[in-house]
Formats: sequence, C-alpha cells, structure tokens
Amino acid sequence: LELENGLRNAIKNEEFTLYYQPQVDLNTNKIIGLEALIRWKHPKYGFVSPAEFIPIAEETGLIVAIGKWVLETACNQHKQWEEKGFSPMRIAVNVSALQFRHKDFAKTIEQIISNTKCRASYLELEITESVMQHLGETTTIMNELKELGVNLSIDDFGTGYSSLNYLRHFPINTLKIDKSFVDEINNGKNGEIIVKVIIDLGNRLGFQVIAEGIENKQQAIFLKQNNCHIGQGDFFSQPLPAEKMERLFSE
Ligand code: G
Ligand code: G
Ligand code: MN
Ligand code: NA
Repeated sequence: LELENGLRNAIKNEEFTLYYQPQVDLNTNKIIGLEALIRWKHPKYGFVSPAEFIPIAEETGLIVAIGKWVLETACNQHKQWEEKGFSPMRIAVNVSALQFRHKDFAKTIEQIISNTKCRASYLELEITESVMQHLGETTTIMNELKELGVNLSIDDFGTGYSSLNYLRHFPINTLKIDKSFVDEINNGKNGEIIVKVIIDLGNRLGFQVIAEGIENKQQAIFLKQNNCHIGQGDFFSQPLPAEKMERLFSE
C-alpha cells in the first residue's frame, strides 16, 4: 500500500527517470536502436524495480499515466538527441496490456508524436503476448498504430499465451527472443533449438529478430551464426541514464 501511495505521486515528484539500453547490430557492432526502461527512485526505499511496481501500476490503473509519461519522455529525449547532432535511431518503449487496450491509446500516441515532433517511424512499441488474447480488438488497435507509422514488436516472445496464429494476423515488425531462451545457449540443453527455431520463424515471416539478455560473447556469436542480426544485453551495455548514453554515442 505504501508503494501504491508512493506511485500516485511519483510523476509529480519527479521520481521517475528513463534508462536506455542499446540494441546492437551483431555483424557490425554498431548501435542501431535503444530500449527505454523506467526507473523509480523512491524517497525512502531507493530504486524499486519495475518488475515490482509495474504490476501495482497495472492493478491500480496508474499505468496509463505512467506509460504516457514514459512515451513523452522517450520521444522528447529522442528529439533532443537529434537536435544535438547524434544520428537518429529507433527507440523502443514497453507498453503494458492495460495501457495498450485503454481507450484512445492510438490517439494518445498521435498526440505525443505531434507534440514532441519525434518521427513515428523511429518509435517502436513493445507489447507482450498477454495483449494478444483478444484477436479482433488487438488487430484494430494495431492497425490504428500502423496508420500512424509506428513500429510494433512482440516482447518476451515465446513465454506468454502464445498462439502462432496471431503472427499471421497482426501487423508486427519485430520479435524479441526472451532472455530465458538466450540463457540456454551453450549449456547443452534444448533451449538452443528453441532459439534457432524462433530466429528461423521470425526471418521467414519477414520480421526483424532481436535477442535480448545477451550476457557473453559465446551467446552473441551463436546468435550471429544462426542469422539473428540484432542483440541486446549486458554484454554490450547495461541500461544507462541519458547522459551516459550520450557518452557511448560519442565513442
Ligand atoms: O529494467 P528491468 O529489467 O528492471 O525491467 C523489469 C520489467 O519491467 C521488464 O519486464 C520490463 O519490460 C518492464 N518495464 C521496464 N520499463 C517499463 C516501462 O516503461 N513500461 C512498462 N509497461 N514496463 C516496463
Ligand atoms: O521485459 P523486458 O524484455 O522489457 O525486460 C528487459 C529488461 O531486462 C531490461 O529492463 C533490463 O534491465 C533487463 N536486462 C537486459 N539485458 C540484460 C542482461 O543481459 N542480463 C540481465 N540479467 N538482465 C538484462
Ligand atoms: Mn522490453
Ligand atoms: Na523481454
């Protein structure tokens, strides 16, 4: 309950910040995109993990306002980096199921793009398979978003209520292979087969495939050799605050 009350005032009290984690081209090692990740510094408890507070934000409905703050902040940051002369790249933002299905989500996105002047094609919305349970409604919202020119990605692919059927129906750009599968690379278990099959499935359906949670070189090499072209994880860089990200751009 204390966290819940804290969350209610966290935007106003400026306790949230965004960190950014690079997405790297596995062939050239160049940064081709970023994922924005929210961080909450609680006045009493210090950093509270989003894994802990996002579920509370969803239960209370606060996720709608918090999610909007995240989108605005990410798009503003993107514009600022462009104005500072850094070459613009895609920015991925996590969207919770409740936020996605909240009335007028596409309109909110349209407003944010218009206010921040961040081009829609640079924005990628990461949604999880939990959104996919309502086929008709989800298709409608996704089509509205595609009209605006934003990209859509399936986060934590393979861990949720998967139905491969939705891959044929939804206007998706990207599949993100969940860390739990990447963890299995080179440990001699069947996880490797799953990784290969997801990469192959994504490539054949014409999606971009991103592997997340890469923690060592062996994993990066395995992924590259099996035709996964983009990777993300602590092996390349942990999520960083904007200032530190700028330093990385400059290198
Ligand atoms: O960054 P970290 O590994 O602590 O994130 C934990 C979880 O919180 C992940 O599932 C991640 O997707 C989620 N998360 C991080 N930032 C956001 C955000 O801005 N919005 C939503 N909905 N989820 C987020
Ligand atoms: O659910 P989602 O995929 O959005 O969660 C991404 C989260 O995973 C990020 O917030 C980040 O903190 C965490 N993460 C990213 N790369 C690594 C990694 O290499 N190792 C670990 N343990 N966590 C990671
Ligand atoms: Mn994500
Ligand atoms: Na994920």
